[in-house]
Amino acid sequence: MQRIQESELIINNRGAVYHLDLRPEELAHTIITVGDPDRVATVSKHFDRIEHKRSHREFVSHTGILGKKRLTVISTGIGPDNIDIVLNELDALVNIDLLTRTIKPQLTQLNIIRLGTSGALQADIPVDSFVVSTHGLGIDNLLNFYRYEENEEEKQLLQSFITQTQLSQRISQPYICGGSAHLIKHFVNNFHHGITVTCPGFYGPQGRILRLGLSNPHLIDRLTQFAFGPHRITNFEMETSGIYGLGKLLGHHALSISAIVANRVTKQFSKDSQAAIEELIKNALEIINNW
Ligand code: R1P
Ligand code: URA
Repeated sequence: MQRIQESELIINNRGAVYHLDLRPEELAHTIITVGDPDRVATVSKHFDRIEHKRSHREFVSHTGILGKKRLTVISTGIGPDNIDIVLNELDALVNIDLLTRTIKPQLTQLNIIRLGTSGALQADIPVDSFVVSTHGLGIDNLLNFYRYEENEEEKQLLQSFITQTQLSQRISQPYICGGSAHLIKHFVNNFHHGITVTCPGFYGPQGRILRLGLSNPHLIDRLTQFAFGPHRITNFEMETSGIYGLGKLLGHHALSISAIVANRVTKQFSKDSQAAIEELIKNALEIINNW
C-alpha cells in the first residue's frame, strides 16, 4: 500500500490533521459546514452536549450529540480555496490511516451539509427564504485541478450554460455537479430548489460594482435568464460547487442549503440576516435529527 508522505498530508504533534486540528475520534460522520466561525456556536447551542471543541485559524469545530445523532459543526471560512482544505482533511480523517499514512481498505461515507448565506438571482426568491442547491455550478476553478467528469445530464446543462451566458474567455472553464439526492429528498417543504453558482469572490465575481469596471457587466442578467428544461439558477455564493464536486469525487453525500440574505434582482437585503440563518439552522437540525 502506497505511503502518503509527510509533505503531502500534514499531521501535527497532537496526531491531528494540520489545518482543521482534528483527530479522527473528534469527528462525527454527519458534518455541518458553515462559513462564519461564530456560526459554529449558533449551531452547537442546539446540541444536547458537546464532546470536543477545536479551533485553528478559521477552522472552528464542535462535535457533540443531538438526540440520537453525533454531529460535527465546522467553519470553513470564505471561499473555494478553503473548501479544498476542509473536504480533503475531513476525508483524510475517516479514509486515511493517519498512523500508517495509507488509504484504508474500507472507506467511510460522510454526510456533509453546508448551512450558509447566499444572494438570490430570481425576483421570486425573497430575502430570508431558504434554497437547497440541486447543483453547484462552479466558475471558481477548484474542480479543474482534479480529474473530474460530469455525467450526461450535467454535461448538457453545462454546455447550455456556456452557450447561453457567453461569459468571457478570461473566466475559468465552468463545471457542474449535482447534490446528493439521498440528502436533498429530506428538504422539500419550505425550501426553494435550484442551481447555485459558486463564485471565487463576493464583488466582481458576483457582479457587484463599487469602483472597478467588470469584464462581464451582464453577469447577473445572464445567470437570472439561464434556463435548461426545468432547471434555473436560483442563487450564488462561494462554496457549494467545491463541496459538491469534491464530495462526489471522494464518495461522500453532500448538500448545500442557503439562507437568502440579498436579492440581486429586487436589490433588497435582509433586515435581520442573523435571524434568517438561525431559522435555517433550527429547521435543518430538526430534519437531520429525524431522518
Ligand atoms: C460571503 O459573505 C460569504 O457568505 C456566504 C458565501 O458563500 C461566503 O462564504 O456563505 P457563509 O455565510 O456560509 O460564509
Ligand atoms: N453570500 C454571497 O456570497 N453573496 C451574497 O450576495 C450574499 C451572501
